[in-house]
Amino acid sequence: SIRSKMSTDDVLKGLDETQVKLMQEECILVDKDDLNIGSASKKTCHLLENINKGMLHRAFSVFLFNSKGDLLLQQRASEKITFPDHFTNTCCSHPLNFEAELEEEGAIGVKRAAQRKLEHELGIVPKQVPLEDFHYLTRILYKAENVPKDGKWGEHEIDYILFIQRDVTVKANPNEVKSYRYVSQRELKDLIDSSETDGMLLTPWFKLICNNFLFKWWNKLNDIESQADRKVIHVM
Ligand code: DMA
Ligand code: MN
Repeated sequence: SIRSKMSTDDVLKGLDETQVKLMQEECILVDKDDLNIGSASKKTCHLLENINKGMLHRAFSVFLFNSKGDLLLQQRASEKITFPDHFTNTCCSHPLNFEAELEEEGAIGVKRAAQRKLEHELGIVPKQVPLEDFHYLTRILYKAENVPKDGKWGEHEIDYILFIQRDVTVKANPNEVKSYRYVSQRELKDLIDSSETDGMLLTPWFKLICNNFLFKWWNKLNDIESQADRKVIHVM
């Protein structure tokens, strides 16, 4: 209807121009078995009114560790439309609806998207994160509402978990990343504990992965392929 079209255009008013443009990216729609069933704009995919009708898209979450075994965290920029200022894992985004990133064999499309976004968000050049160094571990299906709650935005994704251990040079893009730091397991645990009282924001998917999988995988960093579980999709 005209009314819902207007309110849909309205949702981007006053938001960061660069981030608004990125809402035109074409994401990959999937069913609950991760079968590609079409595409829709990033904006369409992240509107709660569509999520509440069941719309689901493909995504990835990168966990990058240095040679010491510390994990690179980022704090999302204030300009981000969803989950601004939240602390989260190294890099998250979506494979897009073009041939190179649609390719499913060996999750190569998702790995290409990860390489693209590590450069865009953190300035990490592709040769420092070769495609063959990414370990695709498993997939997680989850739904989350945006915080601060504005009733408009959310996530509903099948999220490919990618681990990579490389020493890299970071040059953060300030429109994407407000700050970054490496943490040890102990430091991350303390940070999660204190976030409950000091008001530090953590993304829902990062919390979920920390609470269910991360430390078990992290302990196996030297034998990470043993942790791969590519047949199941964990519904959280
Ligand atoms: C979306 O991340 C992906 C996950 C796993 C939440 P994002 O909001 O950081 O995407 P983008 O960087 O493309 O805005
Ligand atoms: Mn998403």
